[in-house]
Order: sequence, then structure tokens, then C-alpha cells
Amino acid sequence: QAISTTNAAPLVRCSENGLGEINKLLDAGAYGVICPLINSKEDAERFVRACHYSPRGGRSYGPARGVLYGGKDYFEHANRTVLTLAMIETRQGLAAVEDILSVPDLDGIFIGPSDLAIELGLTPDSWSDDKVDQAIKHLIEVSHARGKYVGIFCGSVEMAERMKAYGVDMLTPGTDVQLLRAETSRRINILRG
Ligand code: 3PY
Ligand code: MG
Repeated sequence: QAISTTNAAPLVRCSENGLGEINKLLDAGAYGVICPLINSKEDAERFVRACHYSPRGGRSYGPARGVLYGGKDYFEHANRTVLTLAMIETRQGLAAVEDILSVPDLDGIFIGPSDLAIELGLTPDSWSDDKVDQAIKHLIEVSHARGKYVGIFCGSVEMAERMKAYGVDMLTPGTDVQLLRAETSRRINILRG
């Protein structure tokens, strides 16, 4: 509801690859879904089906708030409009990325660098380790070669700047808690002199 007072497009991240939760989020007005832990073509197909009405998918009808964003013709355009981004954050997902990207109507991927780092035997904040960096560059290259979007979570501004330079289409420059803490600290430090 807060996002609908702005020009921003409401995107959500579901907690798992399930029709029930994804349908509820779309009905609530989400215009795009980021789905964690997509490890195979089958996972991606299941995800895309949850985001589309028949015949492409198995989304059920009931866009209570969706129509407030989309208008009376919401149904007509929903399949074409809703953005689907599959999270790549495991070794399995990394190895299967070409297959995952081949799923029709999957719009792109969203990289989870912390889980990817853990899967590559590193600590979750090893975002600039060469192994993680190479994996990220590879994911960007194969996605863009197929004309698909790439998003990524960035745990720091430095990382966000690096990812911007790499040409990602979308990034999150930290979590809400990180941003709140950073600005609160900045203001308190000014006031303390
Ligand atoms: C990860 O880095 O694994 C994430 O899921 C970030 O959103
Ligand atoms: Mg993750």
C-alpha cells in the first residue's frame, strides 16, 4: 500500500517456490517476484507457472489489490507484465543457469552472493573473493547473452558500485536494517559533535 503512493514498481521476494504464497503476493499487488533457491530448470518452470495464469501457468484468479494497480484489464496484461526473477545462489543453480535461463517467460535471474559464497566454501561476506567474483561475472554474461535481466543483492555500497560497473540491471544496496542503522549512526554522530 505504501509503494502504491509512489512511482516505484512493487517487487516481492517470496520465502519459497510455492504456488500458494506466490499467488497471495501477486494478488496483493506485487508486479514482480524474486524467488530464492532456484536450482534447476524444473524449479524455474514451477516458479514461472506460479506467476502466470493458464494456459502458461497455474496461477488462480483473485487479484484483490492487483486490479488497483493494473486497472480493470489487469487480467489481460498480467501474464506479460509480472516480472519473474529466479535467484541463483547455489552451486547447483550456478551449474544449471543456462537451463534455467532457457525457461520461457522467465525474465531473468537475481544473484544471492552470500549463499553463493557459502556454497563455494567461503564465509557469507566474501563478496569480493575471486571465486565469487568470477561466478557473478559468469552469471551476468550468460544472462545478458540471452537478453535476460540480472539483479543482485549487495551487502555494501562498495559492492553495489562494483556491480553497477559490471552492468547489472538492478541491485539492492543493502537491507532495510543496514540502511536504518547507517543513517541513525550518522545523525547521532553529528549531534554528538
Ligand atoms: C544471498 O546473498 O544469499 C541472498 O539471498 C541475498 O539476498
Ligand atoms: Mg540467499
